[in-house]
Amino acid sequence: MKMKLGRTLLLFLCFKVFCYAVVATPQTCPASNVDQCGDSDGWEGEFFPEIPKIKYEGPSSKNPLSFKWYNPEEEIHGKKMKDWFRFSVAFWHTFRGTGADPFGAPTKYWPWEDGTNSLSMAKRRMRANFEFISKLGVDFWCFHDRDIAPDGKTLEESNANLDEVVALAQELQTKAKKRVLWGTAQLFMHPRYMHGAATSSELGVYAYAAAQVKKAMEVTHYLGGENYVFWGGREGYQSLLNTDMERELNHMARFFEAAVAHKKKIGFNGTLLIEPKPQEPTKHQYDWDAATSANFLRKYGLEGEFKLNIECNHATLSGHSCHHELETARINGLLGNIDANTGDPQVGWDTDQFLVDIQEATLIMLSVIRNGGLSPGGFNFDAKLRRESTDVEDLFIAHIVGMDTLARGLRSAVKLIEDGSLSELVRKRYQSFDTEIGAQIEAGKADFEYLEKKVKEWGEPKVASAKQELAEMIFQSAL
Ligand code: XUL
Ligand code: CO
Repeated sequence: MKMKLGRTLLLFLCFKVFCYAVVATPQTCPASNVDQCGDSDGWEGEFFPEIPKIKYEGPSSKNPLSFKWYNPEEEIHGKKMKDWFRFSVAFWHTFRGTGADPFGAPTKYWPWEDGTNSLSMAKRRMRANFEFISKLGVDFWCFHDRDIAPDGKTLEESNANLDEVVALAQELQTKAKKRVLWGTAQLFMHPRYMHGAATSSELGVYAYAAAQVKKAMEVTHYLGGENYVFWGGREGYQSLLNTDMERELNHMARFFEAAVAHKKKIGFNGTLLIEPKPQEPTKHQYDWDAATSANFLRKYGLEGEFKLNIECNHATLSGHSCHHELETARINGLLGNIDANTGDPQVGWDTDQFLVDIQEATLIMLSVIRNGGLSPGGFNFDAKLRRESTDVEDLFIAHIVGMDTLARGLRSAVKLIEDGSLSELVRKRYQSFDTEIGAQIEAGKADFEYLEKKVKEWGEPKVASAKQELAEMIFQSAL
């Protein structure tokens, strides 16, 4: 088992590093050299001419390009379905994923791609993005700065590229009535970030990361983004022998404080979200899981300024279920957003698959309902097609099945909550505390001497069954 884990770790480390190198395609055609490369933003007609607007057709429909369970306008448990979810498409997977893996070349040749990472290609992709989300019927999208615009030779050039694409995105999203769920800065792909960004041992890199986040936050604000995400893929270490962990964590806290100050300075009211992940690409990532991140926020007095973006595949990598991570975030008042995806039980890395497990979706939705929804957060599909899925329609089918699975989860969770047997089982389990002495304990008013006296009075306590199998039976009956 140990050996297998070690091998898997090695495999997924090289896998993810490669993966991101692919997501941010190397510049085969410099942004400043569009004419010579001969490409242009021009694109005749629709990007997805074969795909109609996706509609709800109900569970008996056999049409793969329809929703069977997700009915956006349907009211359920006090809210429209679309408002429970606030679904979002992740630009990086859908428009920058090529299907390459550490052992193989790209497999996806979308018709609108011209093989370049030019500025005009970036604009064309942005047009494809808005046609895609409009046909899919999703209201939001998410991006990294470097997914949507090519990196330049200098910060100024990168910022100018970003401004040009963002201006177009703003025009297109206004027309399409779409919104940004969250934006973020890509602080893990460029070689300058090899030791980390906010936790790099190099001061110049810390400063560069600050400048990049400043700009990414400003464009997110300009686009009306409702949240801003920090995922610290390289904020961690490969070896403690050469790492001053205390100093790095202090630097990360200073970085977050500066981000909060800049947010306030520019009048950005979106929620700042930390996205935990235990490792990959680093061996140890500082935002290991929800509890570690909550502790970090408390230690540095940042708990009022941040919430968490829980990604299900990251949860399982940290040895927890997604439900555990969601509940940990929720009971700490930190549940802000979900990166909706799943891993594979037989594979040990971040496979970023679309969720298709109804039980899992039901558990997720139980947490979301208990949280009263996620707004201003939502469900971002941080998920990608399998390498072998190469048809344009697969992009739609993958999102449809992800949306339908979560919609089934919502329906089952509502059934469970409205039926009430499960919450009654839980209530009964703790009913010994619904007493005068229980209230004293819960209010911190029962000291050890007092309790010792009670034990002498009562003798051996009666201990009831946990009823786990009954709980599982009730849960199953709602699916
Ligand atoms: C990486 C991951 C990222 C973040 C944004 O595992 O999930 O895509 O969501 O940087
Ligand atoms: Co994510």
